[in-house]
Amino acid sequence: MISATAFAHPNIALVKYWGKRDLRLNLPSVSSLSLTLGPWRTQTRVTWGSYEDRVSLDGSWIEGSAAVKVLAHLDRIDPRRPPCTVVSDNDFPTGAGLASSASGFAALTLAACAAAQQDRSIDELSILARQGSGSACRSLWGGFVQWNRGQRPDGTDSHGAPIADQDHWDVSMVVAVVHDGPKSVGSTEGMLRTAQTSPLYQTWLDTAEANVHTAHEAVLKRDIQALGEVMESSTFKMHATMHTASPPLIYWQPGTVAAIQAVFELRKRGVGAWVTMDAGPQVKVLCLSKDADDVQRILQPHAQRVEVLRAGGPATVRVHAD
Ligand code: 2P0
Repeated sequence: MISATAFAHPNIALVKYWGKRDLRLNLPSVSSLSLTLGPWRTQTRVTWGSYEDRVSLDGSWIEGSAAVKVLAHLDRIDPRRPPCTVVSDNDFPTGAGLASSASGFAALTLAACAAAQQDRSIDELSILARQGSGSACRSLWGGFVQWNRGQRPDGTDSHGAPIADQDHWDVSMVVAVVHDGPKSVGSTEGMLRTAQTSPLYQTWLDTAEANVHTAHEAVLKRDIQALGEVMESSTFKMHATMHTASPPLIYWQPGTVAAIQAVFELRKRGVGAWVTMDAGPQVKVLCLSKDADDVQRILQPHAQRVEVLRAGGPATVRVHAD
């Protein structure tokens, strides 16, 4: 019996993934570009060979759809696997606006493949993680990561790739938790509805690759204004496709709009800060780390709490013989 423990950070898309070209293989319709975020992380231990399948999440043994998704991922890694024990803990609050599925499936993939003594390249690990949850394929690397949509029907060219590591540039992501509560519509369902019903969806597809290219260049040049502008363009286009879906998908709450306006006001006063929102109400603000205190201060009146995150490092794993 072998166990392995992996650690992975969540990531935030600066240029968003929204839409699937293949549901079964979880292939995206667009490329995306993310920043891996520390210090928050998921720790996942997989024991390969226990007397029955068991899954623990944040201190409790779980059953139901979340456990089924974890165990199906182990089946994907090895269809002839033995029963396994998975113990996964996040050191960050769920509902804080950063998907724990990204760090969760990155850590699960890494720990399970190590415990199964599979010798896989990091690209293969990313491809596996993608099938658990799309954004997870970006959390294997630290710093800035690009996920190319790929062209091949089998998805072997659709995985993360590092652009610049976490020491490349001292940027912060300031997260304003403006509203607590469960997500109204999950990402997968939201993506399908948007693709099927939004009249703006084709524009989203037509402009995404150019946005990724612009963001990639901005990261390499450390051009915060260019990166901030393309990040806002991507997020507002994604939300425009959501808002024009039928029925409309409105993830925003009043606090979301108030926080956006506060950041725009700060920018008018000369501070470089730009907003992004995912499939939820929380507002995340990109800035140089020297400006993070100013950003945190102007968000405070609109948020239940404000967290300042920095670039995180790559996912790691160690194997232990039980
Ligand atoms: C992203 N999001 O690029 C986008 C932006 C939310 C909005 O990836 O269906 O959990 O498991 O592949 O990765 C959140 O969705 O979706 C997400 P699935 P995932 O980060």
